[in-house]
Amino acid sequence: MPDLLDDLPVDDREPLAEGAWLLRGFAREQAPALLAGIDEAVSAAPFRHLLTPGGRSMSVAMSNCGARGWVSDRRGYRYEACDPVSGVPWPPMPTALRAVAREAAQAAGYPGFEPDACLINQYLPGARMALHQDRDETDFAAPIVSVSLGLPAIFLFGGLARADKPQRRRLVHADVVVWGGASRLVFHGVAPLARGEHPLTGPQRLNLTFRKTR
Ligand code: MD3
Ligand code: FE
Repeated sequence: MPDLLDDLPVDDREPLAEGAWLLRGFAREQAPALLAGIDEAVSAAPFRHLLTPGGRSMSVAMSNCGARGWVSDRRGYRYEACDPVSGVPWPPMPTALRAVAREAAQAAGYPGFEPDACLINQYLPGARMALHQDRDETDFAAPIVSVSLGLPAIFLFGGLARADKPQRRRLVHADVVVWGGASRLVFHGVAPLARGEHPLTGPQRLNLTFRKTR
């Protein structure tokens, strides 16, 4: 039986860690449709700066689409069916977004991925994300798929302990990373965004993370 990974040219997939693959340029053709889907979602659920449980405003602005959305406030981190700003359900996950997540998961060896949440991160120059684990989901068997759009960023990923020295990778427009298996709970973050101008997104980076939350 052919390996699912054989569907991509070998140069376009880099192993990052056990179970984690960087699919270079995987979303290039779909990028305009993904950006249209993001516009549609954020017109209903605008980007906002969430508060950490400690009361600090995050530098990354966030929104969500799909059946559930990730939120943070004084009470902690969790997934919610409704946008706390509007009180109504998060906008549906656009078909193009769900499709690219499923295709990337399949290409990395995780067929049948069914994301129920898509966190939309907006980075303007200076925005960063401190090292953290994604552990607010109940099902760590499913991978997380991340799609980078617009300006490049330095992505940091360490190991299963916070103290593990992180590796640095530059992620550019249309790169997709799939984190599963032994890498599902690695510590990761993003260095402060450098200013720039991208033809499709202007002065910003957008990142989509697709999760199966339960
Ligand atoms: C490794 N976002 O939203 S995507 C996040 O670029 C988040 O906005 C970053 O970390 C961003 O939680 C990084 C890459 C990523 C996403 C999820 C992961 C790496 C991951 C989950 C487990 C391990
Ligand atoms: Fe994360």
